[in-house]
Amino acid sequence: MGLELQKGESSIELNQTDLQADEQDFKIDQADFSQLKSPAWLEHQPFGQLPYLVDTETGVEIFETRAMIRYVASRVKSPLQPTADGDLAAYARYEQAAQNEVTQFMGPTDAMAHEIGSIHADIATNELIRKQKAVLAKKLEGYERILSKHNYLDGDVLTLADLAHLPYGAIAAKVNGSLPNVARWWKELESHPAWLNTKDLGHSS
Ligand SMILES: N[C@@H](CCC(=O)N[C@@H](CS)C(=O)NCC(=O)O)C(=O)O
Repeated sequence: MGLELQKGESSIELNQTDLQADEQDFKIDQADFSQLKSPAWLEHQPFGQLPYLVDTETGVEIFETRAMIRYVASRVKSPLQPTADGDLAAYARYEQAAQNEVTQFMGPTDAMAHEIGSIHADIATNELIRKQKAVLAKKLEGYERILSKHNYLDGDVLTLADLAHLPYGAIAAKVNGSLPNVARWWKELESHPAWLNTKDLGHSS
């Protein structure tokens, strides 16, 4: 499969792509951050960010990490991604769970990850991190309600929606607090082979 990925040396977003990818199938180019606002780069990623993905077999070019991993999952017919032409209820639950990551989880974890990454904040004393941890704690109560009824976010089958929580969660959240079902879910996600492989490749902390 001819997938060419433009990524940075270290990219939280990209870790989400790595999770889905069989690394062997990807040609990875390490982009230089100084190129990101150049006209040539903006042709591929109009917001001047990385990563973006080119599928040289189909001609599809795509940016936005979550769209990219979903494209790859569709391309390889991954069982991690329910489809609308399969079980519609499973698909609806999957879409809902995927939105949980974007709308509930990403806000506080993204803020913490970038604070830690950009200023190497002291996690114990940093005010932004303290506030965002409190926001996250409330969000995780919602996760606990879901996960006390089901093994995973969208039911009893692991999907990409669960795995999508790993990159930000691992950096910012240390989501293994006192909520028993969140802790159980997180422990399983962290030991998923694709995540261990991603860490082995040095793409995550
Ligand atoms: N929503 C985008 C966010 C991409 C993003 O934030 N990329 C960062 C690297 S991790 C970046 O390019 N930062 C440089 C900049 O914004 O100038 C995605 O998921 O692909």
